[in-house]
Amino acid sequence: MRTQVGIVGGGPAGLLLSHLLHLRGIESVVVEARSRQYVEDRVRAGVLEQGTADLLTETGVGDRLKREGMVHYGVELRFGGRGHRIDFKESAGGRAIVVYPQNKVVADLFDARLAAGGRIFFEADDVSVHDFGDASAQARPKIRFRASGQPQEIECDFIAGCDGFHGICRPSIPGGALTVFERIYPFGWLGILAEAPPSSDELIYAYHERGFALLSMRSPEISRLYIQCTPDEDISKWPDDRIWQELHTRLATADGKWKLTEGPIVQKGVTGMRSFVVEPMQYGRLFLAGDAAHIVPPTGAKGLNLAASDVLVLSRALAEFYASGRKDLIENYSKTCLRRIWKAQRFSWWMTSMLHLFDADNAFDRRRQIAELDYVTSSRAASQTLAENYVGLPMEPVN
Ligand code: FAS
Ligand code: PHB
Repeated sequence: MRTQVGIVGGGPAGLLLSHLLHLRGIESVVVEARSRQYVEDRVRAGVLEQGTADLLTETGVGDRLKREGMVHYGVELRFGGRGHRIDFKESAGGRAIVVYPQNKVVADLFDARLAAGGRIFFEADDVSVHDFGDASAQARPKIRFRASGQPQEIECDFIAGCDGFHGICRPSIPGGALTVFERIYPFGWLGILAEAPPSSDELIYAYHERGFALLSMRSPEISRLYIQCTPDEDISKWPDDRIWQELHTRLATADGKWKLTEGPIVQKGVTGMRSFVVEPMQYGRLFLAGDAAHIVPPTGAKGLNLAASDVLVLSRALAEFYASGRKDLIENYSKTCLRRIWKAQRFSWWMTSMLHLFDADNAFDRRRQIAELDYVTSSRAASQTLAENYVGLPMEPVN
């Protein structure tokens, strides 16, 4: 089979890329290792930057987002038993975030792609990529896989590696061609989904001597909550009442007036934390996008949003190539994306470093963190810094 762009991975990056290419009249085929239901059921991101929400709306996949997305113009930092609101209207020029789960983002994109006749292979096995190293016009990159037990081959002009951190595309690039930049954190997040109305209208990031906690949400009926834990925490040692107890402790206010509403926990899991970037994000006619190229600690709520900005850059570059033969945007894809990626890496590292317990015995670090939180919540300049990064920095100018 032949197509213009072969896309490995049917998560947010792969599906959004296929959608954006379709809008520009460019054919693609998505090869996804899992079933549609599995991809939609995976509990992942919850926060869209203003730019991501605008992109989905402007490209025709934002109807449910407009109906169900919860627009937030602020976020709370809670420390020393007191809450401090960062006001986006005041500090981020009125830009906001939209709380809308990744599950629904991918479901909306699946619906749009399939309604438009998009080709998606689900439950593909033994996926491999070939002949992508030659950037010349004679190149004939290929994706090989098995679907329903039958061998398949897609010959294409370009391959987009949107197969996440554990995918096959990045490792298929010859050794020595990529440089890895990585930091692994000495903690993870234990996250729960609970059938409990959120106990706050906005997200709460809490710094506590027992460790970080985050109150987020999925809807007016479903809460999403996290506590810092060890990176290899055994979830079986965390019965529901122990989780709730830890959340009550870490989120409590000194005046005792704020209450956390409990409810049945319907999902729980532990996620490790790392910062990771590969440079460059391309090799010949293979382009990496999203988690295949970079990972951020979720403290800054950037993972899904970076995937969206990568594929927006890539779709524009490919559209220019097909429209006019222009090659510079394709050649500069990685350079253009990395400027915004590294700024998001910095912000995610900064939020993580400010809010998590690294070494409980290091009294200096604890005082320094409290001073940083005090500064961010009492300085207009400092709170503007947090706000403008949190709602999302502008897209990079296309080189
Ligand atoms: P994804 O990993 O989402 O998608 C890759 C797709 O490729 C998957 O569907 C996978 O099945 C498929 N695939 C893998 N190997 C393949 C192969 N060999 N062949 C074909 N297909 C293959 N971000 C936030 O902003 N906030 C959060 O709270 C948050 N929580 C997270 C929790 C967890 C456990 C994880 C792992 C990530 C979390 N993230 C969060 C980040 C996450 O949302 C990613 O940034 C986002 O899913 C990136 O999208 P993709 O790049 O499409 O990668
Ligand atoms: C979430 O709702 O899952 C979420 C929100 C903000 C974060 C991380 C995760 O920083």
